[in-house]
Amino acid sequence: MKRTYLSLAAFSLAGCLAAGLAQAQTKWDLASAYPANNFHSENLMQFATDVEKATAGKLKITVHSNASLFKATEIKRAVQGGQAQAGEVIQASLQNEWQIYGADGLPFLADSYDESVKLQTAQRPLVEKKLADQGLVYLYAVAWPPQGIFTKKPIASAADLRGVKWRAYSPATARIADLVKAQPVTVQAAELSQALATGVVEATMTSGATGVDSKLYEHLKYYYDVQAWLPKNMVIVNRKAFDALDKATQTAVMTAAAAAETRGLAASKRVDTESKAKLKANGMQVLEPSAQLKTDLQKVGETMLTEWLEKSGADGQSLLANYKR
Ligand code: PCA
Repeated sequence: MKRTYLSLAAFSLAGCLAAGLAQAQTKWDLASAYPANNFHSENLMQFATDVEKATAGKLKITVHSNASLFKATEIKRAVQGGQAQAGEVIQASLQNEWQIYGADGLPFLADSYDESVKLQTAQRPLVEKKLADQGLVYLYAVAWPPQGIFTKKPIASAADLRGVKWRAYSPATARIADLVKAQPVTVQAAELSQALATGVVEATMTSGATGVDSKLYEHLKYYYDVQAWLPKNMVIVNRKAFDALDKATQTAVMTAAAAAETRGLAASKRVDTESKAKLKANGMQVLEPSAQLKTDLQKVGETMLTEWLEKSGADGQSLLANYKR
């Protein structure tokens, strides 16, 4: 008899706790576009775990990687509209919406990790403000490893890219194709393997990380380690969803975000080295670009910076001045 009472009491206590927890728990979906084992995605998972721990389960973020919830090109709008509370977006893909988003996607403006961090310092306040105007909160950003060129056939200069079916993931990567007279075709990372298998794509400019993720060595034989720019993925939250959190939870999110930015940068550097080794181990030739190819691409970069400055106006001027300071 006594035993029954005890277990009944324990049962109802557990029930109350569960009900209390269910009431207090907020759940967010976070949409991302890259595979689960990509370093950005792993970093997002760690971020979600950190937030859950720091808030004792009050905020649970579920990461939906590999474009499983929304396609790469739909994520920003989905977060703005609240269909997903949070998301990860590559800034450079948004250049046509606002030129400043594309600053880290321009060839040779910031082409090392150190310069990328410097550019981020200048770019971040502008991006933060723009996102706030768009009903979004900026959490953190992490750079992809430096971008190089994957090709089927060896290339010695930009002329060798003429007519080549060139996969682009952003307005800038499509513009490079125009300038070297390649044929641009926009394909996001989640569909890249498929596009290569069906022959829609013969070359692309991306990181060794994506080279490994998408097993580019199965279709392409050469990687020219140009180190042309380091595009950033940013993690954003719907403003209303963020404002609905209590102060302590908001602080926990921001603290975890700052940690994710630092951890992500270190991971990116590590992955840069590791992925080039993996490409080699899978039979890919990882090469330095020739002097001619470098010169040709530098010219492309200069043209694109001029175009960007024309389009980005006063914001672009001030970003550049702050970056060069
Ligand atoms: N990988 C992504 C963007 C930049 C990168 O290194 C991609 O190729 O889509």
